[in-house]
Amino acid sequence: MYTLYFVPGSASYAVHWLLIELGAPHELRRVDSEAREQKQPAYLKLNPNGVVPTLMVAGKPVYESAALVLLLAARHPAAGFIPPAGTRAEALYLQWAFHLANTVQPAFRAWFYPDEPAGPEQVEAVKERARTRIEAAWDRLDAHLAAHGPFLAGASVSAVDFSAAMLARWSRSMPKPATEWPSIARFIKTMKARPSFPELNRREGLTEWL
Ligand SMILES: N[C@@H](CCC(=O)N[C@@H](CS)C(=O)NCC(=O)O)C(=O)O
Repeated sequence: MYTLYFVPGSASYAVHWLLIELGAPHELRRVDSEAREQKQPAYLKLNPNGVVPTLMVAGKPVYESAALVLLLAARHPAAGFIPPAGTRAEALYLQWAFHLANTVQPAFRAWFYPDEPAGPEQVEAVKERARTRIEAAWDRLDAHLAAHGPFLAGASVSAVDFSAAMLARWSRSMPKPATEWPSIARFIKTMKARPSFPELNRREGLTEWL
């Protein structure tokens, strides 16, 4: 039994989505981010970074959204969300998992928390730079999907696609959402058509980007 500490629509979204896809028994613990529960000592004992998600795996906390997505795919190989070792698909899977986590997600952190890099005076400049970085990331992902898709690792859906769809969702209110790019739009349409998608949004109480 897994326990997911989550905030609706946040970096826990891809982890929750995979738990549903895998049919993995789990319980949800909603973190009250408005009350800054993620910064309270009880939560910091689980995740010293004070962010969501945290997943209890065999009774021990594990954090980092991308790591959790890869971990769940590896723990439930029968679902086929982890490409076979030694294949080109595996190389693309790892490449995109790390690229999304190392490059794209930090740009979103700057977009949503623009005072963090350089204080409140620099918020507008930070947001503008984050927007440019995010849009450049969509340029690259769109080109990749057009050439090598329809999924990030090629022909078959893999765990990294759930992370990519989560990040695309985060861009929904930006000046140019990810779905403005044609190959990304096709990819998102496919991901949204999965029966797990409405179920995920229902369980998280989300009504946007359905
Ligand atoms: N690298 C972390 C980042 C997680 C993260 O930034 N989570 C945000 C929500 S999307 C959060 O908890 N924000 C609340 C805060 O920073 O206090 C991960 O991928 O798990």
